[in-house]
Amino acid sequence: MSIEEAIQERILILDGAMGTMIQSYQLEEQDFRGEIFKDIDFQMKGNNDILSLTRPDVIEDIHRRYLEAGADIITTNTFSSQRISMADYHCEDYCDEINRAAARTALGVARQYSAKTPAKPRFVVASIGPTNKTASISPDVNNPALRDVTYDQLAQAYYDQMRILVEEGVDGLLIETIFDTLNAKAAIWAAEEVMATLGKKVPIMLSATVSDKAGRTLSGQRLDAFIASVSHANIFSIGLNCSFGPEEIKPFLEELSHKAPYYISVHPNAGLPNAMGKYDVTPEQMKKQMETFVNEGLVNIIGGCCGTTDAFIAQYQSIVTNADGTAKPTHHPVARSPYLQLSGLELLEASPEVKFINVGERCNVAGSRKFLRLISNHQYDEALDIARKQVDDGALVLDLNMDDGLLDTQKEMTTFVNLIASDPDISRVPLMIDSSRFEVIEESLKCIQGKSIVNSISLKEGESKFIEHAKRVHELGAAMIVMAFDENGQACTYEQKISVCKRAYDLLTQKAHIPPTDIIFDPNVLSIATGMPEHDRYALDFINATAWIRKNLPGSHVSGGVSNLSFAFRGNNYLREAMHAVFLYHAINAGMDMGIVNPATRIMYSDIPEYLRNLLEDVILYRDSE
Ligand code: THG
Repeated sequence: MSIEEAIQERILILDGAMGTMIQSYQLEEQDFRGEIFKDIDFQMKGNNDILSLTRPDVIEDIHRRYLEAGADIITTNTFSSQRISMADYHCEDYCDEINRAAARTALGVARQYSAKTPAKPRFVVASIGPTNKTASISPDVNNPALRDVTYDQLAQAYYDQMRILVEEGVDGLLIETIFDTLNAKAAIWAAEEVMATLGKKVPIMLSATVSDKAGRTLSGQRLDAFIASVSHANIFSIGLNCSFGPEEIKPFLEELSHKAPYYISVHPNAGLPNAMGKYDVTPEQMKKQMETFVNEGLVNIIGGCCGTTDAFIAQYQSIVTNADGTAKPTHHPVARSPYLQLSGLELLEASPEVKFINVGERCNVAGSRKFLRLISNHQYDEALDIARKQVDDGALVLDLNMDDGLLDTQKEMTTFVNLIASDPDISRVPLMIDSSRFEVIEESLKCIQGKSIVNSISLKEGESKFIEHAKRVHELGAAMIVMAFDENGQACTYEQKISVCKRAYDLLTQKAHIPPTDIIFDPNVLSIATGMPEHDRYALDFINATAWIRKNLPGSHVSGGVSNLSFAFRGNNYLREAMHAVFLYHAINAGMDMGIVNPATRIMYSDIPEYLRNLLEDVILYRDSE
């Protein structure tokens, strides 16, 4: 039987803390060193994971006690067993051995218990901790763009760890104590990569930890934003661990349970540590609180974190079954959101109530001379002011573009993205990564914990490149703008626009397996009223193509760079803004639901004097060739 099968039948009991149990054995420095490390000149005590090599008997005993207490799932002693954390003890090069030994010990005892209680098979999931470094927060207040660890370093370290664990045969990967979503995204990528390499599938289980009573992670994300950030992956369960005690964790557990389309787990601390560093919640108190989670149908997996022992887990059996011994009903995962979800620190869902998502256009070196000057001079504080002002002006997403021949585009993009991450007023909103260079897009996404939009991919370089790019964007957890552009160039007419978008949609949904809601078409807003008659129909063709796309390519969205429309009127800002308002009025009615705009504009369709409005409609809707 697999975890996937067992969880449909009953609430599964996870083990309690490893650390608290280890403490109770009062091990000394020599225990941690064993024979292997007997001659080292630094302290090994505190490196709990090394005990899998030096005192495997203790680790085995702890597993046995949890299994004896009724745990269905035990976790390997591998919370910190990757090179990044192991560097603290100069044990980077022992990671393979540690993970192998830990997996074998846990699997060995679990198999004994599965044989003893065949009606209650026991599972081993790998404990994958967050590492001791965070990819979203600077270690230096004076240099907010600095990072202690990169996505690539995390992904590699996690890959190496998980490869051993999956090879050894663990039943699942529990990415736990998530405090930074970017670290977690690297771990998720590694998990999927390991499974693809080994041709072996195990469930991915996530467990986040909230850092404040407002329910945010350490890196500042709200839980619903966190759910959006990991929505690209094939997740089995999601939950909470550590944080506070069981009582304080309840509102956040409810939120996850109501919003995350997965099985739900919870393994809280035995309360918050007191002044002595001890945990005050007793097994009986913990039982009572966990019982309410079970009885309210919030959970599928219950366990314990810091401060819990086998005495806590022993309390759980009676709360997952009724008096007659039958299993209590379990939580049924909620349906996936049918809408596009994006996130910064907060969630942005393109639900029908959000009629139009305006994307701020001003952080673009090609679209603003001022922004180009600031970035060229490395005046980042002023550049951030532009970003912040757009959010204040109501931008729901920020477009970022550093494509300029004289800039180190990749470096400027990652620097600016990292700076934004350090400013919670800006990083509240999702980002749109605008670059014509795909490697710049990839490197930028590796710096962002939220769910972003890539701007853009297209069929310009043919089908195979297009599919490859789409898959990579999806794997990095972003939605994507697809320009109406193919091997023959930009789609200008209505027929070209709809045929390129249709072809792209079919390839994306059938070959690249992209969810339709993550696809945002841009049928090209081109300049009109330029004096060239072949430009006359551009706006009307965009609007008509929009209507066709929304009707015929279900789930997808339509966006466009609105300010392109009025390049012929540069210098006449009132007229340009009035044109944009009239264009948007008609395009939004046709189904355009996103647009790159100047969010500071205040001109509304209804405010434009009728005479001018009529003239603009003549131009935009091509009602009159004059
Ligand atoms: N589709 C997609 N992405 C895009 C575009 C698009 N990204 C870039 C662009 N087009 C949208 N962004 C802008 C930003 C600014 C202007 C136009 C489009 C603009 N800027 C003033 C100008 O050039 O006159 C600059 C004035 C100044 O220097 O301050 O109009 O279509 N997917």
